[in-house]
Amino acid sequence: MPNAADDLPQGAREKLIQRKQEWAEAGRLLTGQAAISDAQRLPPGQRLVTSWPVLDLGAQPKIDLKLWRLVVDGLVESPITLDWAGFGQLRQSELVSDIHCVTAWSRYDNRWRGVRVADLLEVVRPKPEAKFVLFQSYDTYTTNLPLAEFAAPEALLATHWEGAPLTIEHGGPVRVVVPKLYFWKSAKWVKRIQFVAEDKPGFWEVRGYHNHGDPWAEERYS
Ligand SMILES: Nc1nc2c(c(=O)[nH]1)N[C@H]1C(S)=C(S)[C@@H](COP(=O)(O)O)O[C@H]1N2
Ligand SMILES: [Mo]
Repeated sequence: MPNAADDLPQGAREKLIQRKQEWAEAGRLLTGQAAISDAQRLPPGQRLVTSWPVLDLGAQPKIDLKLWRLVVDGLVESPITLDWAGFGQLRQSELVSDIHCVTAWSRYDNRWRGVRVADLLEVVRPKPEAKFVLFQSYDTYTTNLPLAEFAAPEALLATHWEGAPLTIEHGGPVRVVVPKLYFWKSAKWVKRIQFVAEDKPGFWEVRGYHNHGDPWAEERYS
């Protein structure tokens, strides 16, 4: 498959990335407020939106379902490469959750359908040494999470949003959704999920964004 990141003029892509990197350096949007408690639904510094903004590196890979594969490997008992039919055979669930993007918008009550991470973990069975999870996407994006956050009951690999297949711009055919962290941790167009012992910062994590990204602790920047 051609590298979709090549679709965007190099200058435009660099500009986009540079602007977000400058935000991190300037500490833009930080309120310095603590969330009153985890029960507070809107994290500090966030504003509610009803639209669903699109954020990515400017390249949206179109993946033919016949060629789509998801590799789940690394420190697991049963590594697996799923094709579209194989993914569809895993238990499918519906979950409703809120989105919190580091660019300060939040969107409540998103109804997702897909495979719960808990169900995927039962299939691949991470080894005790697995402590972190690294994600690679079809647009070359990468991000990283502690396994404990990925294994959270509200996390899923989503194929549907509000009853319809996820559009390409929002990461279809399959994206990660980890609602308790800022949305940059939720890889769109996910291609590989790798379980590892040592953490490895991803695309935004090496460009000034927080390694963990808890919205209620305002972990925006590193
Ligand atoms: N593959 C990939 N996943 C990605 C991104 C990206 O550029 N590429 N951007 C991240 C960021 S910064 C955000 S805020 C969300 C945006 O998802 P949305 O466009 O569906 O709102 O996707 C995240 N996942
Ligand atoms: Mo983002």
